[in-house]
Amino acid sequence: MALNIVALVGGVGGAKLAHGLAQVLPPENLTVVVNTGDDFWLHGLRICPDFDTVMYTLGGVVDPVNGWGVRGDTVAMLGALQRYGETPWFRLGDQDLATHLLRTEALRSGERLTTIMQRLTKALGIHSSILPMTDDEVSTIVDTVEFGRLSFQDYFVRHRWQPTVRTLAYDGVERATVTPEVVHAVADADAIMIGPSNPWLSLAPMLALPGLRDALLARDIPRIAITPIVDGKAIKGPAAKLMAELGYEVSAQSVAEFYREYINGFIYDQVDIHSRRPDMRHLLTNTIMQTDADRAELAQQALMWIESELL
Ligand code: FO1
Repeated sequence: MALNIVALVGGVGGAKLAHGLAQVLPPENLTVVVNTGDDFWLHGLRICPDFDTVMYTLGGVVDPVNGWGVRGDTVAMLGALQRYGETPWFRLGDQDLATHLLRTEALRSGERLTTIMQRLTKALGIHSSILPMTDDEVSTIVDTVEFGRLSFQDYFVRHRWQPTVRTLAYDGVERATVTPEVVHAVADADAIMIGPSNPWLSLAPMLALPGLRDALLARDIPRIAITPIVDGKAIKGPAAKLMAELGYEVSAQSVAEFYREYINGFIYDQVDIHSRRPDMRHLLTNTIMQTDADRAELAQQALMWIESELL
């Protein structure tokens, strides 16, 4: 009997782990809960980058170079915006636009984000469950030295995560409600896996959501995290730069410490054999997911470790 796994993820790195799990688990045994702190409104459309990244990855249509957006997508709409004198800074592909149009239309008609995205994921042939952490709007705000408070995508895409971060806030999270689907999945889980996503930008908004935090802490089951830091460097994106700016030592150990309250096991990359926390159960394995086979292998290693040592 396969374990019921709930994976908590952000964008590209988390999507790769979710894809690995989807390759080795029956679909009914996998629920992926996705950060929505990156979501925002643009041109009147609701954009959910992390959710869409996971959905496109599991649906086999993600752009393999960027890790987000649709493979082979064109940007004719952006060209048309430029004709009107606009300077588009967020690359919305023409096929990707279909997702934003349908999502926004359904949100405006009063439907919940969860059920809208269940419909779209099913249409892409995905049988595992992908759930936004909440149906409410939560916005990650990045307070920077150079520009003050920036909305997340302003910081990440427009400013290419170059400004120096002072603090982070997750606007609306204290008032937001975790969905019944997420609560049910966590209650039904045999183990929780935190993906190799950015702890402060992708996971912290999820752990700040009171209903999700409580649901996780209520379960006495294996709860593990996979490092996004290997050999003192981020696998992708601003994790290492951000850690240094927030005053943390840039190491996998620091990440394990950050998650301490939520986890009872941590997966380090094999290169970090000499920098492990001695006081936490851990696994050393390859965490760099370059191919589909790497993703499946990491997922399999994590599941085998949970079954043999943590359950
Ligand atoms: N990331 C970029 O760096 N530049 C973009 O223009 C961009 C567009 C984009 C469009 C749709 C989508 O779903 C994601 C997109 N991303 C883009 C990625 C995304 O904004 C970030 O990777 C995440 O929010 C961080 O997890």
